[in-house]
Amino acid sequence: MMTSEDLFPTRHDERHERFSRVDPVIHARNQERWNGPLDEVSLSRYERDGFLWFEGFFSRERMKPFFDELKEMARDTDLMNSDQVIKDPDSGDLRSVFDMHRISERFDKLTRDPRILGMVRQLLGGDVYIHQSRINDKFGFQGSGFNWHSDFETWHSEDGMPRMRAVSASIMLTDNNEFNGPLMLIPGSHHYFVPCEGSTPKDNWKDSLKAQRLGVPSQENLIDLVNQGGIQAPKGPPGSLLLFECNTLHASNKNLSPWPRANLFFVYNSVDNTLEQPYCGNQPRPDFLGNREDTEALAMHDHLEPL
Ligand code: 6CS
Ligand code: FE
Repeated sequence: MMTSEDLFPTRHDERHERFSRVDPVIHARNQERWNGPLDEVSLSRYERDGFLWFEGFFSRERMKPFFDELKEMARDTDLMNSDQVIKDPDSGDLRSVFDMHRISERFDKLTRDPRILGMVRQLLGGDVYIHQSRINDKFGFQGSGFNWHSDFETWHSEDGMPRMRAVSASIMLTDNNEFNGPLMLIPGSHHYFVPCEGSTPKDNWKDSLKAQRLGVPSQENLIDLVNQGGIQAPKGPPGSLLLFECNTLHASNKNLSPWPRANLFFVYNSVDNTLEQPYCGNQPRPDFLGNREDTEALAMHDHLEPL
């Protein structure tokens, strides 16, 4: 498999300065830009900030079966002992379950809900497939956080994703409030690629999914970008939806509240941006982290369940 020229050098020992984005934020061209559910105000906001927040997108009731299914999975010992389940480094409890769309029909159908897929196709300018799906589950009083990072920096370096033409849809399965470790984003950070220092060890994912040590921008870069754009932590009830661009810097704190924080993530990648050889030079990560097998264009499913 070929690897295109590496436009985003990262994970080297020598230091590289951040530089301005070279890919469009919205990939639909000309009139195609307005061919979808997002109006120009939303498109302009996404372009400016690198994310869109839809509080209460789905109803609380609509999310309950998804949260119940997650609790059901936590009782499946075979699944809990598989590589696609990451345990919390401190408590040993469930932290992430990857490939949700392949183990649950309910989750798979959600990836093709036209009210989400229509927006994603508009942002990415055409056909898309699922690069990665996961549930991040932060139990009360523990749930470790995730350090600052750009998902694209990891997916380019460790999965061989060539360009910035992917978007994450995150659906809240529980309340996300100021106390239970909500996702924090740096508006506007997606306009820069921030190279990160340090070479990537073999099988890095076995540690990075527990605690992100590599692929963390320098404090100097973080100070600059936060001074420019601030930090926002969208909060809302179960069913709220966050769309964030693959290169928007984000992080989340430990959950010291008694309340759980569980969010579902689907990462949509353009069919014109399929994975090549990892740019860090390692072997490709497992398919449940960076899908290479099933890159068929997703079709919108036609019978709509109530929001
Ligand atoms: O390595 C990855 O693919 C994952 N790591 C983080 C911290 N966010 C994106 C993704 O789930
Ligand atoms: Fe991330």
